[in-house]
Amino acid sequence: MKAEHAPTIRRTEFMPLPWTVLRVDLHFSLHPEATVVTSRLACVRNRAVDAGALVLDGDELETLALTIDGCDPQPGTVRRSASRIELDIDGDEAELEIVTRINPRANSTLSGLYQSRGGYFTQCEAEGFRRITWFPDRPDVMARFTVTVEGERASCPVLLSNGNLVEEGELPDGRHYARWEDPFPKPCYLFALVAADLVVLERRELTASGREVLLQVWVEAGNLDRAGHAMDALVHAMRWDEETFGLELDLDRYMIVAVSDFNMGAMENKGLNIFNTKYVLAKPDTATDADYEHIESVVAHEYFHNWTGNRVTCRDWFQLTLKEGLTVFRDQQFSADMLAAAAGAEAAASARAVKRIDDVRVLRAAQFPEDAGPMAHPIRPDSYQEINNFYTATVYEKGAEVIRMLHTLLGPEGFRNGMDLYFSYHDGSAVTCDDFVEAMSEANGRDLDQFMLWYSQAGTPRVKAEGVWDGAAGSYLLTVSQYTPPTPGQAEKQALVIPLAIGLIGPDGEDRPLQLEGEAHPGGTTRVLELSSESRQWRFVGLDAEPVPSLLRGFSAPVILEVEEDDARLAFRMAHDADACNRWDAAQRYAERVLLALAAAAADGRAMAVPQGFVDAFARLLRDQRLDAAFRAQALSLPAEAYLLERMQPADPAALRAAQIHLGMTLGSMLADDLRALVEGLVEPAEYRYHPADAGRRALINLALRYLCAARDARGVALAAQRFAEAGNMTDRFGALAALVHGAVAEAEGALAAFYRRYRDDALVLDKWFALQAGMWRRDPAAPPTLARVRALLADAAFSLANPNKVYALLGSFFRANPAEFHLPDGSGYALWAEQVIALDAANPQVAARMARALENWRRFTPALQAAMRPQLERVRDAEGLSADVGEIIDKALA
Ligand code: 0A1
Ligand code: ZN
Repeated sequence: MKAEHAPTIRRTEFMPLPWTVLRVDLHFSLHPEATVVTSRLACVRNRAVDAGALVLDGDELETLALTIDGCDPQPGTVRRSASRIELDIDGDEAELEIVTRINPRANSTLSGLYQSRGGYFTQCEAEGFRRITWFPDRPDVMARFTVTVEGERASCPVLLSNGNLVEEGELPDGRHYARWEDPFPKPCYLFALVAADLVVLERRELTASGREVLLQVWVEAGNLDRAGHAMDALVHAMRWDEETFGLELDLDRYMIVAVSDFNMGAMENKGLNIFNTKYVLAKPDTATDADYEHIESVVAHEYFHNWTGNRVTCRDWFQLTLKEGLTVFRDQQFSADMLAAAAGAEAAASARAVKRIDDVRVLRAAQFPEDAGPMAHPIRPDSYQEINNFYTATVYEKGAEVIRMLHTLLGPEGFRNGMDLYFSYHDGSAVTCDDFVEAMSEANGRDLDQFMLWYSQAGTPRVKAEGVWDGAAGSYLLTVSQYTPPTPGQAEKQALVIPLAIGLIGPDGEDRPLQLEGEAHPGGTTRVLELSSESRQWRFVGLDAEPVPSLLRGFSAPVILEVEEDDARLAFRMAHDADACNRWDAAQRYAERVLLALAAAAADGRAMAVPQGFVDAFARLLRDQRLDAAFRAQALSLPAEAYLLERMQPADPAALRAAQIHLGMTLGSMLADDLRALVEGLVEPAEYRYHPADAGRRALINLALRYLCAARDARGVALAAQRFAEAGNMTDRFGALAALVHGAVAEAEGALAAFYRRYRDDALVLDKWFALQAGMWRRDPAAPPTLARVRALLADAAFSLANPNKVYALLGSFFRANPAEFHLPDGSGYALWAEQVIALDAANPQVAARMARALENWRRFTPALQAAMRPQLERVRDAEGLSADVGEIIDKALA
């Protein structure tokens, strides 16, 4: 039985520390099982605080020595626990020397200093530095670091840390050392060390002001041919930040290191970013277009953190969205600009919309469910038990939406002015979200007090809109209201500031100029209305006919729009909405309506029938050659299963799956001629290059193959099999394989085996192979459940519970991306979940907690499924030695 609950940390309880650290000198003597860390800390009293002890955090440290100004602490001046040391010190300055011993080989948490494939790597965000040495491990303690790394030359020829290399040399016994100096004060969560056998791809670039900088991408030998794309992305990110925000790289050297075992995507350690290999390595034969795109955006994300996160950091972890929401917004804008530039002037708007649609999909599939469940929290949470559980879609993705709304409300120039002011005030310090919004407010002379509610209120607001046409007056009265449902701990909600971008479409499909009552002239065809009260009306005048409103254009706010639209109107907007994002959304809404109706029929045992109107609207998009391929691929992809389940009351995965299978088969067979023509007609360049136009064509072909295989169209299946066999790149090969597997056609097993043979030694490609099988749909009820395959794959030689990528690929995909097969009525999926969460938790609580979250929304499911879930949730809750990470998730789920 779990003995106690981890304490809850509250945002309002923030207190500045009585002591801080100015300089840190670290010495690492690396040994796999006994690394000795010697730390010298130059500490000073914080003059803003009256009195108090010097407080140090530690976690699983063996303390060999601790002296203050060269002496042992006086008796009675030290209070120690396993995780905290408090020192009463006279005077205002002190030099601490602390020696600890740690065991990187036994560190399976991948937090602190750990080993991966024979090398040493660190991960310190959020609270990993305390697993290396005693330190006030909070982001508001910013110190200058010098680091000496000493290790074995044969196994670790490369020794890296933050900043500039100042010295290196040989030591006896086959050892060597390197000394690094970081000129910028930083919180310890940005500390990094790498000691490993790596090779480097290098480039020298000039910054805007003409300084030469050395850029490096470090990878394992044999992977140099996969590092080029990450390097290109880095250079593009550098240029973009110079041009867009006037922000230059401040270091002489910027390093990216790829590591195979990593809990997250990547980490922005100052000057020494550490990346999951998944977000660095790419070549056409092993990486898909989506991989190329993700690598570009993650490289940029970490690079952008150098200013938004590192130069200006967070005062405390409740402010996490200060750096994450802002940096995600920046990487989204960067990717949109990159896509637009590559697409060329004519296709730029569509390329941007395609990127925006991707972002909206992620928000709806990952953040909306979070906001509607037991883990719902504002982008700036009020409390947590384990901060690692708050690297969430809310903090990141909704946080980015909040920044985007500021950008929309203030305009690009106003936003830029706010950024400039923010840096002028806060460069080199650790601040709060209020500081950021205040800079935006001051730079623009705009009161943003009410806007701050976005930082404190959880839950997805509902925006309701109704229009009334007055034919005689030629006016259209739009009434818009807002309502945010209660979330745990927040029963009452206040009205938010919601920017609502809208257009009015005439019966001919053309946008009408927008003129509000009282205005002398119309002003554009898309305008941003600001809804800041519970309800408000706008009257548009000068209209020649009743318009169709297009609301929330570009997804201008992270809300759920509730508007009555019949099928005909959705089909009309699917065909005509000038806002590509809304055109896509019209297709999503129509598909959602059709799928939920089919699912209801399936649940009641009624016959399923797809409305002809939907097939026609779908076909029109499919055939519209004027639309670029990437957009068509978006518009013809059905809404994510996770999003649909969220919209279903109660969530019934089996019924929804029946609906999806039926709709896929119907579309695939009714439109088989078009789909085949599309696969055969879209010509591809012989040589693969990562380019949005090519990627769009590949995406559309792969989608067409999906529908054809879903319909078991014999010629379509043959096309997929042929493309699989002849593919010249991973996007085509994996797209065809996925279509065969998804359709569960006879060819699937042979193709899976061939794929495995070809890539058996390639860990990243095998992750795709695991994920694809974990996501398999059962089209024949007599076939063995996917669960049986997942169990078999857990025993595959290539699988390892110790590698997060493998866990996410196999278990993550099964628990999250395959609801119908996971939520089996007999509860066997839940038993696997409990067993695996408990097993993972013993080694890596962060990864276990992420897997645990797959069941947090269990109360949304049918009573029968809930009854099967509860005992498994309780089994995990009661497991011996459960971590605080998993404990927090389960307790909140069961509360
Ligand atoms: N700051 C990183 C994400 C990150 C967070 C925690 C980690 O370890 C627990 C690792 C990385 C980012 O936003 O990219
Ligand atoms: Zn980040």
